[in-house]
Amino acid sequence: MKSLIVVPTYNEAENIDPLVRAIMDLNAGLSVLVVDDNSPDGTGRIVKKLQLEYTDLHLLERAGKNGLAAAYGAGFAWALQRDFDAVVEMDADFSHCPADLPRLLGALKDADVAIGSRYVPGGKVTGWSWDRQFISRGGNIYAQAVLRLPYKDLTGGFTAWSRLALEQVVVPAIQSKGYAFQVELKNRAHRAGMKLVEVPIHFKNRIVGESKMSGNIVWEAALRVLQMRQSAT
Ligand SMILES: Nc1nc2c(ncn2[C@@H]2O[C@H](COP(=O)(O)OP(=O)(O)O)[C@@H](O)[C@H]2O)c(=O)[nH]1
Ligand SMILES: [Mg+2]
Repeated sequence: MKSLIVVPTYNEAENIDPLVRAIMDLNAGLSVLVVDDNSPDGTGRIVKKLQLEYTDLHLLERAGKNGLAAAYGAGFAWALQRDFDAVVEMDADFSHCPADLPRLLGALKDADVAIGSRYVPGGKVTGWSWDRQFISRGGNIYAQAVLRLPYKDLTGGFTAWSRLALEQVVVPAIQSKGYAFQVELKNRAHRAGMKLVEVPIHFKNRIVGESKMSGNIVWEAALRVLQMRQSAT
């Protein structure tokens, strides 16, 4: 199985070099695509330097900061133009552990989508303030109830997609701005009859660099979930 790890970046100069090395050091035959929105801190330049060392490292450069969903949309389309069988969404900030990648991808052997899940037994979150934990937990309970979905972690961003799921659901549907697209894509895959499984992961808050999460993103996402419910019924 040929797999691509898509890592969107905006100002991740301190994280991107060690992250790429950690993924490549797994020796699991993985390719990496960094989708950089012209980060002012020179993240793209660091990737270009690393490309001299790693032939399976790719860079997609975009003109300016245009949001996570758009970056993933471009990365997924890039993967489908090539012969990848599976694609993983992954943050650049080490919140998602490179060592979990083989287990996440392994789960695609008998599923179309493998959700890296903080909220199933064996999964956990460390390093978040209580209010950030509350927003994440609450957001998941809300989305699960409104959309009547059986998954515990709908908002997370560490997910492996089979090529089939990407082609049939993900690429045609990626339209939410903000973080709602994480919920939307899982919702659509479920409604399309695909098999989704949850794989426990340990999510760690970023140590370096800044989060791009904001209050607006949370409200926009909550509203989008209500719209999704309406379009599903
Ligand atoms: N290309 C691109 N990447 C982004 C953008 N916003 C966030 N990211 C990246 O998406 C990932 C998740 O963002 P992060 O700030 O860690 O959000 P949090 O984990 O929810 O706090 C990180 O790798 C960011 O660098 C964007 O507008 N464009
Ligand atoms: Mg993060």
